[in-house]
Amino acid sequence: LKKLNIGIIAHVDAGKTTLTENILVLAGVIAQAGRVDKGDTRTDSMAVERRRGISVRAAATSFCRGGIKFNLIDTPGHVDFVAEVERSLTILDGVVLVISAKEGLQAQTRILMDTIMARQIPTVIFVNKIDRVGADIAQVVEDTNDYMGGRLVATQQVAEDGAVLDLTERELAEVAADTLYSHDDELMARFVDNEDIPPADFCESFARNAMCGCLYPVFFGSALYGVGVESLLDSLPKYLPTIGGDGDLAISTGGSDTVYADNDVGSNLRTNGNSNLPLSAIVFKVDNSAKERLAYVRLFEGSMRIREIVCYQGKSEKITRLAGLRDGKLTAESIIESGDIAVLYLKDLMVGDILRDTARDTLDDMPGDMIRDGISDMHDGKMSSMPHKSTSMARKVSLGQPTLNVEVLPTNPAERRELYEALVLLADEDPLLGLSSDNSLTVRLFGEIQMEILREILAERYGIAAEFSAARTIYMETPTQAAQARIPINKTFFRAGVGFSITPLPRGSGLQYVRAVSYGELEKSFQVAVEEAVFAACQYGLYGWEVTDMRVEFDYSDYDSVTGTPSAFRDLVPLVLMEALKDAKMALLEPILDFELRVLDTSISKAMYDLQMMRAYSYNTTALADGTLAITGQIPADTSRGYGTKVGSYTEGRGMFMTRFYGYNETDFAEEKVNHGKINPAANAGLYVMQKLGAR
Ligand SMILES: Nc1nc2c(ncn2[C@@H]2O[C@H](COP(=O)(O)OP(=O)(O)OP(=O)(O)O)[C@@H](O)[C@H]2O)c(=O)[nH]1
Ligand SMILES: [Mg+2]
Repeated sequence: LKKLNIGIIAHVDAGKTTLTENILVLAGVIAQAGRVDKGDTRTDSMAVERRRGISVRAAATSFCRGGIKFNLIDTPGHVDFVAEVERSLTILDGVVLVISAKEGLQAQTRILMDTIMARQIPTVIFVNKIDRVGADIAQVVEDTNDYMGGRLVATQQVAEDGAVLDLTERELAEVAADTLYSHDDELMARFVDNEDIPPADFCESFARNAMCGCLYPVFFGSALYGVGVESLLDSLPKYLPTIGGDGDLAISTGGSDTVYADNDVGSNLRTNGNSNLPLSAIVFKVDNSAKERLAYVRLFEGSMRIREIVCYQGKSEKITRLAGLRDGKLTAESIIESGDIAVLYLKDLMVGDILRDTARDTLDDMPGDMIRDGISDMHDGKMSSMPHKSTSMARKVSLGQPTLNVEVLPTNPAERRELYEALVLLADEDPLLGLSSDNSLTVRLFGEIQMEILREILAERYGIAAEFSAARTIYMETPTQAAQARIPINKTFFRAGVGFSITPLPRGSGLQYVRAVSYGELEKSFQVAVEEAVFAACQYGLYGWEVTDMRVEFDYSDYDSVTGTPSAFRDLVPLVLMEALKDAKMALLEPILDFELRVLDTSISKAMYDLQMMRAYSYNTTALADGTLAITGQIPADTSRGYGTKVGSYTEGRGMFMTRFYGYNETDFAEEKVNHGKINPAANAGLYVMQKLGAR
């Protein structure tokens, strides 16, 4: 069976879940479409989703149609849950981008379109809600086409009465011709040669270009009323890359020793879906909502069988239970083939883990590299929780990162333990929560809605009432000059000696670790301990924030072969590192957003004043065709929080303020920006040593 792994993505409320529901009806998985508003859809299965009519988690379902097995992921549209979309996009072969004909291009649509284009993700566009009064279909298509560089081709026509009509091959060839000429050199050459090109050749070229994420076919419909859904569904295999089966379109990527494609041209045809190759798979979702913990795994190459061994995180385990997605259900399976999605019950599997069938090459680099990649990726904002070293062909996707830090408190102080345990399970599903439990329980969030939902999940899934402290901006810290620190073995109570040189790196570089001590000088298990301790220590620096944009060179070690232990090194590392940071003149970094502010020209002076007060920078203004002014630039997340609501009120709903994560930039030091509860304990050397030695 061929496989097609697709996702449905869109701005919030565009109709993704409704579309999914109607697709499942057509595929015969369910008899009747549920309604988001009634809370009885398949993919909005959590209580909070049903009650609020908003998707929170990416939900996977599946069905077979026309000899193809579809795995379909319905993603949430709200910006606060963008991490779910990010994790899904990592492993999908193609997506359906839903755009509401009524609302047109919305903030999140633009972010998704940027990602689709940057990563060349094969995409089909579904213009939904054409039944809505006031929907300007032509305008939506034009806006989208402009935004996506003129790469759209409508494959249908919407009649006066709202009926959706597929274009014939000849009509499609005509409509697509100009677009195709600019993307298909061969077709262009034939055109120049005055050749009479048959319509089928245009259609074939169109499909080929869609399949590699170069052109975007457009469909129309009304998911709610089931209009246009069948046409869309039947066309998906034509325009999105299927995996495996005969007449394989997918191309082998050759040796497969890197998990993430570098997103070069052609990387979309990422796997030949060969089940006979060694296993290469990645965990993209963990679900703790049911009694048992489920780990969803996308297989890129190789197959997975029950009772076989899989290797991950440098260890080997036997698959004792295996499940797959079949006709909308989770079913027990004895084998999952390449290109498909498996569900495993191994309890240590984490989001981002890479699975192999032998321990080849992984042992050598784990776990240090795994940790390093995971962390440095968080820093450079390129990826969240997915390590990108090693095997197979997932795709790096970055849609933002949380900028808010909140403390979670149990309403009943006696429930702190239960709250902690519940949060551990939730952070297991969503590693970006970055749960920290040192003194207080804190999590990282994208926004207020996520906070509300978290509160509701804690209540309904775990029966715990929780409160949140006021959200605080997540700062980071970084050295402004190079520094060095060394503590030899005879100058410390720890049975170890280490030294580091640190160097500032450009913004967005993240944390880099260089090992300048050979394995001859210090053996591997000790080196791993040092490296892990460096990354752990850099989670909280002198101001209590993560240390980033820095290179740490491990350049000195001293070791007592009789009494030395890895844990002695682990204990000493933070002490030496903090000493180096103190000499490196640490600066604070704050999260910066790209923004677009739209106002009428009557409000422009108010807008400009506000932007100045919020410390916006490098912004410029353009007049739009509809008479509004668009101001774009960068702005601190801290000062602009909640500004969207204010714009709404001073423009009487006609203005808007859209933002997306940009990166971290230096900010002035201020005492209230310090994260007092999380300052690295090793920053106070005397106390730290006493505590460590006392604990022995
Ligand atoms: N009139 C009309 N309403 C629709 C259509 N499709 C969806 N809706 C309605 O739009 C609302 C949002 O639909 P959903 O399917 O939940 O949208 P979604 O994209 O899944 O939303 P999130 O997952 O929360 O981002 C619901 O009230 C639907 O009934 C449509 O084609 N026409
Ligand atoms: Mg939804």
